This record gives sequence, structure tokens and C-alpha cells, in this order.
Amino acid sequence: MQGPPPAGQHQPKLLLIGDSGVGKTCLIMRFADDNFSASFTSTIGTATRIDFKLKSMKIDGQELRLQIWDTAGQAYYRGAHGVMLVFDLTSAQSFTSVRSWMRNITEYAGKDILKVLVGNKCDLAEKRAVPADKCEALAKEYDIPYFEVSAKAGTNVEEAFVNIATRIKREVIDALPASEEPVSVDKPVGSSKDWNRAIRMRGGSATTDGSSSGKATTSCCGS
Ligand SMILES: Nc1nc2c(ncn2[C@@H]2O[C@H](COP(=O)(O)OP(=O)(O)OP(=O)(O)O)[C@@H](O)[C@H]2O)c(=O)[nH]1
Ligand SMILES: [Mg+2]
Repeated sequence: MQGPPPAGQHQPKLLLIGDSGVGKTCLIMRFADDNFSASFTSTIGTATRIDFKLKSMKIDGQELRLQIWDTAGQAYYRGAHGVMLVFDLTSAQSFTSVRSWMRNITEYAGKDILKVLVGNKCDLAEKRAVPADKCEALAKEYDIPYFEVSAKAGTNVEEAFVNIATRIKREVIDALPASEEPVSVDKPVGSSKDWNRAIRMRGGSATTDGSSSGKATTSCCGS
């Protein structure tokens, strides 16, 4: 399945972002391979890290291959069509970081990139640290869909990926002029001038690549 896409097939790029340990790699493994690993190997600095996985999907009767990119502390938005922003329902800090990640997305990928907010580890109900109404309020504030999922149990994982893939298909691919080449990583759709810039985020603070780290705040949006 990792060969070149059949001629004419769209291969849109979806990026998973969020704090370390929220379960980004596990969500990709669950969705693409339908398995789960309980041991934690941070994607940062591991030789075995995955760059992306391909998942064939049929949406509105049309076959497309979703490129699902894992990130490790730095997000390369270049060519991305959608972002899945993940936090951990058992970690209040990871929820607080959502605002920083949203600013980061807006700054480097543009405000129009398609987004979905995902609260992972809903199987750990007794350890839950972020109430559902707060999650829903945040998603409403940003006007993006929200899913509570579990990579471990498989709950809602498919639904969250299908949601963002369907919106990419309908709002990006269907909007292409008939003469346009298929969507792929090399042909980003959108007008952001910042595709080439890499963003580094650690511990909830965002900086541009290589510069010193600014303190993250929990205050709303801003510039
Ligand atoms: N209980 C439970 N544990 C989970 C779930 N998803 C992930 N985990 C665990 O959380 C830990 C971190 O998961 P990863 O997928 O490696 O997290 P990550 O976001 O990729 O982290 P980085 O690569 O460091 O950015 C691992 O020990 C997983 O087993 C879940 O849905 N439920
Ligand atoms: Mg990872």
C-alpha cells in the first residue's frame, strides 16, 4: 500500500499535533493498523519514528489515500490540508496547550486549514481531568468539531479521522477546478506564505525553529 498512488488519486495530508504523550502515535496506529501499544516511546528522537502512514479511504464514493503525519515536538505544516489537534483527557496541561497549538496553526498554516479537536484516553474515565463541557466550549469557541476518543479501546477513532477526511474531500478536493492535478503533499492547497517554516513546540510553548522558547499562556487567542 506504500507505493505511488494510482494515477489521478488524491493523497491529502493530515497532520497530528499536540503535547508529548497525548497519544498521537497510538491514534495513527489504531486508525491505520488497528493495533495499540501500551508502552510509551516518545516519537521525539526515536530512530523508529514514523513519518507518515497511508490509509485508503472511500468518501462520497471516491477513493482517496490519506497521508497521516505523526509529529514529534515540531510540526511541519508544509503541504498539509488538515490538522488533528490532540490532547489527553487525563492531562489538564495538555488541554491548556490546545490554545498555544491553535495559535501555532493559525500563524504557520493559516486560519483556513481544516481542523478537528480530539480528546484522547476516554477509557481512563476515573482519571479524567478535563470536564466534557469545557472541551465542548473550547471547540465551539474555535468553531471546530470535537471528538472524545480512545486509541486504546478504539472508541470514536474512526469517526474522528473520517470527519476530517470528509471535510478535506468536500472542501478542498471537490473545490478544485477539473483541470487541477490531484491533491498531494507536494502541491499544497491554500495561500499561506509560511509553508516552509518549521515550528518547534515543547512543553506548551511555541517558537519558530531554532529560536528561544516563549512562555505559553492560557489567555485567549490574540495575534
Ligand atoms: N489508557 C490509554 N492510554 C493511551 C491511549 N492512547 C495512548 N495511550 C498511552 O499514552 C502513551 C503515549 O502515547 P503516544 O501515542 O506515544 O503519545 P504521542 O502523542 O505520540 O507522544 P510524543 O511522540 O512524545 O509526541 C503511551 O504509553 C500509550 O500507550 C488511550 O487511548 N488510552
Ligand atoms: Mg508519538
